[in-house]
Amino acid sequence: MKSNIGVIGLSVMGMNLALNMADNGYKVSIFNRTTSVVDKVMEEHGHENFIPTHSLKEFVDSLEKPRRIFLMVKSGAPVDMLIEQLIPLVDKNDIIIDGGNSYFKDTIRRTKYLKEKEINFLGVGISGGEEGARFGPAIMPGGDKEAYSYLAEIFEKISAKAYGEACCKYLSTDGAGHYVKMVHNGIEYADMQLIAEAYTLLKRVAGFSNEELHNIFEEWNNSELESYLIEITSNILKVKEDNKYLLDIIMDKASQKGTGKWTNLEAIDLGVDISVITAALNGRFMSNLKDERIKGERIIEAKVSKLEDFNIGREEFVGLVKNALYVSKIVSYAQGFKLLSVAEKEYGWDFNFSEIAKIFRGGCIIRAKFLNDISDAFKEEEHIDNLMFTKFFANEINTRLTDLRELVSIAVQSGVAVSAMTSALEYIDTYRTSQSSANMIQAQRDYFGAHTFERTDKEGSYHFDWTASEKN
Ligand code: NBP
Repeated sequence: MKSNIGVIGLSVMGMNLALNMADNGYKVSIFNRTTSVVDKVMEEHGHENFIPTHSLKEFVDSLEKPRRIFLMVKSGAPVDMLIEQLIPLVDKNDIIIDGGNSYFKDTIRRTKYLKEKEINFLGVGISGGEEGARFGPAIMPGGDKEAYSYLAEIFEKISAKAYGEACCKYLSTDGAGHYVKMVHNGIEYADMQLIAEAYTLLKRVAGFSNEELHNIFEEWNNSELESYLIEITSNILKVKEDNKYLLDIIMDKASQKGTGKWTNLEAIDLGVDISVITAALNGRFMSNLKDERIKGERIIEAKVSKLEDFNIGREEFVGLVKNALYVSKIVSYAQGFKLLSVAEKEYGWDFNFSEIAKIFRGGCIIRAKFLNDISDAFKEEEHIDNLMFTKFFANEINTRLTDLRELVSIAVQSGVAVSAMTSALEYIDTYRTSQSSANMIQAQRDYFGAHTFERTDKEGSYHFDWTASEKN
C-alpha cells in the first residue's frame, strides 16, 4: 500500500508534523538525509502509519500519485539541493511542498523553475513551533490553487482549530504563504516587545512586584488583551527557582533568527512604515549591547521623574499601561496588514485579510481574541486603507489614545525607553495629520537639486530659482 504523503526532514518540526498527519489517519512515508535519524524516529516515535524509507528513490516510489512531498528542512540551500535531487525521481504534476521558513522570493523563484518542468510547488508557512506541529499548527499555504486542492484536506485536518474553524486557508499564488508567515513573525516581534515594555513600565516606574505583575497580566488575559502571549507572560512572572524569580535572573539580551529582519527589509523595499515592528527589531539589537548599556548608565546622566511627580495613582497607572498596550497592539497589526496590502499589489496576489486574521487565531504565537475583531472589521470594510480606519478600531483607538499619549509622556519623563509604544503613537499622529512637514522637504530638495515640487494651488510640476530670490 502506498503512502498518502511523504515528509523529508525529521528534525523537530518534520517529525512532529509527520506524527500529526499519521494520527489523523494518513499513511506517511518518512525520510531524512542522515538516514540513521529515520531509524531513531521509528524506534522512539514509530507510528503504525509511518513507512520508513532509506533513500530518496525508495521514498518517492512509496508515495501514491500525484505525489505529495513535504519538505521540512533548514531553509535556504538545503531546499534547492533537495529539489534538484527530487526532479529526476518525480513525475509531472507531483507536488513538492516547502513547509520551512523560506524567504518568499526563493519560493517565487522555485515555483517558476518547477513549473517549467511541470512539477507543482507550494510554499507553506507553518507556525506554532514543536507543540503546534504535533497537535495543530497555523498553516499558511501559497502556490497553485489546483495543486493545493490535493493538500487541502490533510492540511485542514492537521491544523489548529479556532472557534470551530481550521487555521488554514489557501492564500494566493507562489510566495504568498511564506510572505504571510514572514509578516506574522514581524507582528510577533512587535507583540512581544510591547508586552515587554508594559512589564518594564509597571516594574520600573510603578514598582510592582512580580507577584503583583503576575496578577495584572492574568487579569488582562480576561479582557480585550486576551492572547497566548499575555497568558504566558503571566505564567512566566510567577516561576521561581531556588526561591528566586527566574525572570529576574534571565540575561536581558534577546536573540532572533532572522524573519523579523526580513519583514523590515521588505517593508523598506516596498516603502511601507512598519515602525512598531522595526522598533521591536531594534530593541533586540540594542538589548545585545549589554556591556555598552552598563557604561551608558554611568556616562549619560539623566534627571528623571518618579511616578509621584505625575499625580497619578498606581491603579490608574495600570489602566494607562493597559490601554496604551492595546492601542499599540492595534497599530502593530495595522502596520502588518498594510504591508500585506501593498505586497498584494506588488506581487500580484489576491489576499483576503479577514481570512488571514482567522488563520492567526489558533496554533500560532500571536493567537489572540482580538483577531476575531480584526477579521470582522476587514469583512465589513474589505477595501479600507488601514485597519485603524475601520469603524470598530477607530473607536477603540479614539477612546484610548489620550492614555497612550499620557503613558508615553510619563515614560519619556521617567527615562524609560518604550520605543514600540512611542512608535505606535507617532504612527497614529502621522496618520491623522493632513498637513505634514514634507512641503519643507520638497522645498529643500528643489533648492539644492532642482528636484521640482507640486503645488497645492495649481496643477503641474514646478522648479523655483531659490538663490535668485535670495539675492533680491
Ligand atoms: P532545522 O531547520 O534544524 O533543519 C534540520 C533538518 O534539515 C534535518 O532534517 C536535516 O537533515 C535537514 N537538512 C539540512 Br540541515 N540540510 C539538508 C540537505 N542539504 N538536504 C536534506 N536535508 C537537509 O529543522 P526544524 O527546526 O525542524 O525546522 C524545519 C523548518 O521549519 C525550518 O525551515 C524552520 O525554519 C521551520 N520552522 C521551524 C519552527 C521551529 O519552531 N523549530 C517553527 C516554524 C517553522 P540532517 O538530519 O541530515 O542534518
